[in-house]
Amino acid sequence: MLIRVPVRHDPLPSEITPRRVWDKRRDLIRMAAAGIALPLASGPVNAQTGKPALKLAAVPGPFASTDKPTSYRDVTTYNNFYEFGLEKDEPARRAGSLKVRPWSVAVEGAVAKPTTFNIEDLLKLAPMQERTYRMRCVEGWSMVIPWIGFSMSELIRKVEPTGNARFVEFVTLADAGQMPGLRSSVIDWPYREGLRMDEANHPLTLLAFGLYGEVMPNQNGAPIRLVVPWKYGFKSSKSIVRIRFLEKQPITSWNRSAPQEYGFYSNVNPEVDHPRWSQATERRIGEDGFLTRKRPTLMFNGYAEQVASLYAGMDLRREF
Ligand SMILES: Nc1nc2c(c(=O)[nH]1)N[C@H]1C(S)=C(S)[C@@H](COP(=O)(O)O)O[C@H]1N2
Ligand SMILES: [Mo]
Repeated sequence: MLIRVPVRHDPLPSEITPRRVWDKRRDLIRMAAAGIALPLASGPVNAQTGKPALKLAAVPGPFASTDKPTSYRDVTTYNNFYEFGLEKDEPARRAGSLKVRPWSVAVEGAVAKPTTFNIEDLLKLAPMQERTYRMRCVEGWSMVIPWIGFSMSELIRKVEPTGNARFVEFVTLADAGQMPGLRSSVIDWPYREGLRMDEANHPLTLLAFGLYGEVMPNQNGAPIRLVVPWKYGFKSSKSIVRIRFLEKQPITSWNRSAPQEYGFYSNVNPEVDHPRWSQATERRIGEDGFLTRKRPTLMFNGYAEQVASLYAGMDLRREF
């Protein structure tokens, strides 16, 4: 059963939501999913600001991880978003300068219906679902995050790709006025990533607009980002402004800056080491005590059952 819940996204977030607010919100989401009418004025309140929390209602979606979600605090303060600095705490401290309204996403290239979507229209394109996914960074740490969004395939359908569309490129905003990290030249800005068409169309591939029941915090890639849970985190582009359908495999930012270290596919693969470190294990953020054992990294980050068939017949050591 899938019930559409109205999406609210007026103000913008960047505060920490205490656990009990989150728990209360989950109850509300469950009530909404059960068809119980919610009085508008009595939604959860952010304990720090006293203002209504920035809800993004969703119904439970498929593929939910059974692992315990990483705390909201860790999810929103330990980030990679190089446009706001190279340190993990910098995006949370500096991404307040990101202007997420107005925002539009140009979808173009090998499609019958190239469209520039206003973010408000994208939010209404398909019912919002909560999808709790594992995320594994190439650096050797992982998190479990309750994202909110819908499958990328919903957007792909709308623009009607032509027979020439074999790859999809995702381009992030690059505005030095809002993004102090652009002064660094680690990346040839804008940040670019790409997927093969069948990967982009896979139901696991999520366009995400929020997490933990809230509108996406800026540091996590507001107002719209990709989440591809079987690939290393860097494939999941944040703050997307352009999506391009292509015949040829695009050059991605990390592939360009270090081709011997970051391939196009970048599937999580414990059997293929990074040239400078092993990928066999990972540190789950929040579990890091002195005696805490690392977790073994799973093939395709644990999503092999869903995605292994996409790579049948490929040599994943060569096509890493
Ligand atoms: N635009 C942009 N997207 C990005 C990055 C970035 O630096 N810029 N970092 C990537 C990396 S390396 C990771 S691990 C994830 C981190 O997402 P999170 O901070 O929401 O956990 O975002 C990815 N998307
Ligand atoms: Mo990453």
